[in-house]
Amino acid sequence: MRRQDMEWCVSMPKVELHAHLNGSVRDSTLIELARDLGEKGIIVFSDVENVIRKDDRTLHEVFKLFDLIHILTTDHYTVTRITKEVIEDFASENVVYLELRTTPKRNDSIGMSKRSYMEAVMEGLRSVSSVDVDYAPSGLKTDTSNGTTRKKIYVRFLLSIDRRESTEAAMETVKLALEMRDLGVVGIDLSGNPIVGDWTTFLPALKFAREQGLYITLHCGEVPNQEEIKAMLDFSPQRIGHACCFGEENWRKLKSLKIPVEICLTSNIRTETISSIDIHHFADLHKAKHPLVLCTDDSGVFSTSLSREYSLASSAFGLGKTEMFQLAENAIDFIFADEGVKEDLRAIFEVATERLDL
Ligand code: 6MZ
Repeated sequence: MRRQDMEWCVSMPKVELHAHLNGSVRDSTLIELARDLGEKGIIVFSDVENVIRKDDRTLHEVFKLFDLIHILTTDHYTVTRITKEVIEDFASENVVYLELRTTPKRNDSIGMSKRSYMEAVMEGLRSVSSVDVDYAPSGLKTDTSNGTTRKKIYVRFLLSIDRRESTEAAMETVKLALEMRDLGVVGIDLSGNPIVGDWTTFLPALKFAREQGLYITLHCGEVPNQEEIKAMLDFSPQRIGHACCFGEENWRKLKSLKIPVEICLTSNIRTETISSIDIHHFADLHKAKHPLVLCTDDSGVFSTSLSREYSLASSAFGLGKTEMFQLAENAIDFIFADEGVKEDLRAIFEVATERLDL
């Protein structure tokens, strides 16, 4: 894509619905954190630096990288810092609504509970200063100090259950999500290494979450486990992530159920879940007008941004500006925030049509 087209993708308002906090950390921050821990003798900096800078990673290697990232980021202060930076990064490329997901972590040795982890996340959100943040049903943080209208981003949270966890740990995450609803937690995600664990372990927690009115999105079909994919579709989550390795029957089922799919192009190519962009299932879903939304997954780990994902979709599948804008705007229908937010977002897109010459 030409440079001015990439600039256009940046200037377009966008909705991000599949971004993992620890996968979205800037490389420069990871390197800085690694250097600090290297100086303290906790890790060997040069080993870690090579891993962080490496570009091509299979799905298996990505999960090893996450274990490393968690060593670098998981203390309260750093969790606050990365949350602030990630929100500012998305806002700077005109993401107007961000559903950020993260796995609440417990680490007794540093006095971290799942709740205190999430409090550190919320602290990061409150410390964002480059943009106004609407983060709770009635909690717009507006800086009117100089009387001008500033850029604004809506942020909501999904709490992730890691497939390594137990039923009890998953239930704890769901209860925490319920307690933090007033702070903008809107749903639950199931993620983690897809070859680890059995998803039925989390069914009691997922069912409970749904009964209590939380929204649910599941990582579904990152590996070709057709039985699991079928059972996940039967569960009827409000959205699914990826949908890469579907057999024919499950593909038909997905389409007839019309479950919105969070598509992460660069992630799927980098992890070799999909061998090449020309055979990515985006094309088929888009042609069939299946509900879908372009997302980054892990913008730090895969060196991408939401604007790049749009630009990539445009060049790979021949989408024009109107189609890209339509795609971005359609995502409003699949967000987990309330009608009021949807209306605000529609108004933002409406205003943008004039600015973007559509
Ligand atoms: C499945 C993924 C993922 O939660 O610590 N995660 N799970 N598939 C993927 N595709 C590449 N990318 C990220 O962010 C990192 C965690 O998100 C999940 C993994 O559980 C990873 O440890 P948080 O903020």
